[in-house]
Amino acid sequence: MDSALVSEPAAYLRPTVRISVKLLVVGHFAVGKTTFVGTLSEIRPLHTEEKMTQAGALVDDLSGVPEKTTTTVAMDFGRLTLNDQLVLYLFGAPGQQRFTRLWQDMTQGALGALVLADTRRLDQSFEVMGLLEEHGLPYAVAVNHFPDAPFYSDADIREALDLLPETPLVTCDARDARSSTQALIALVEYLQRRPR
Ligand SMILES: Nc1nc2c(ncn2[C@@H]2O[C@H](COP(=O)(O)OP(=O)(O)OP(=O)(O)O)[C@@H](O)[C@H]2O)c(=O)[nH]1
Ligand SMILES: [Mg+2]
Repeated sequence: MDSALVSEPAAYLRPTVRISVKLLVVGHFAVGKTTFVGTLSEIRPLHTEEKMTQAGALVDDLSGVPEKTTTTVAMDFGRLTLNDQLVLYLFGAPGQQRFTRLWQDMTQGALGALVLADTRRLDQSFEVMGLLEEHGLPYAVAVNHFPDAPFYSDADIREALDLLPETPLVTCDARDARSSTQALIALVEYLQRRPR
C-alpha cells in the first residue's frame, strides 16, 4: 500500500460528504490562527510561515509571545470532516492591516468566521471584527486561552468586545483538538440557526 495512505488515513474525502463549507479563522497577530488550523486539519495543513525579522518588530507586537519566531505571510489552510455529510475547509487569514487586500479573495464564498481573541489584547480584535462586518460575514468569537492571560467573565468579554447578544462566545485552547472543534461547532450551529 502507498505509504502516504498509511500515514494520512483521512487524506481523502469521505464519499458520503454532501456539504462543504468554507470558514475563515481570523484574529490579530500571534493569537493562534496557525496553531488552530494545524490542530484541527485532517490533511497536512498548508502554512505560509516566514521568519520574522527585526524590521517587523515595529509593526508586529511580540509581547506575550516572546518565543514566536515566524509569522504567516499569506494564509493557513486545512480541512475538517465534522460528520459523514459535512466537511469544513478552514482558511486562516492574517489580521494585520497590511493584509486587507488578501481578505477580498479569502472572503469569497466563505459562510462565516471564527475570530480568535486573546484576553491580554482584546482591543486588537476590533480590526478583524470590523473587517468581517464590512464584508458582511457572520462570526463567532473564541477566546484562545494562554496561561498568563487574565481571566474575565463572559459578560465582561462581551462588553469589552461590544458583541451582539446573539454572537457566540466560547473559550478554547488552539493546541487542543477537542476544545477547538467545539469552537467551530459553536460557529456552525450559529450559522445554521441564523435567518437567511
Ligand atoms: N499557551 C498557548 N499557546 C498557544 C496557543 N495557541 C497558540 N499558542 C502559541 O502562541 C504562538 C502564536 O501562535 P500562532 O499559531 O503562530 O499564531 P498566529 O495567529 O498564526 O500568528 P500570525 O500568523 O503571526 O499572526 C505560538 O508560539 C503558539 O505555540 C494556546 O492556545 N495556548
Ligand atoms: Mg499564523
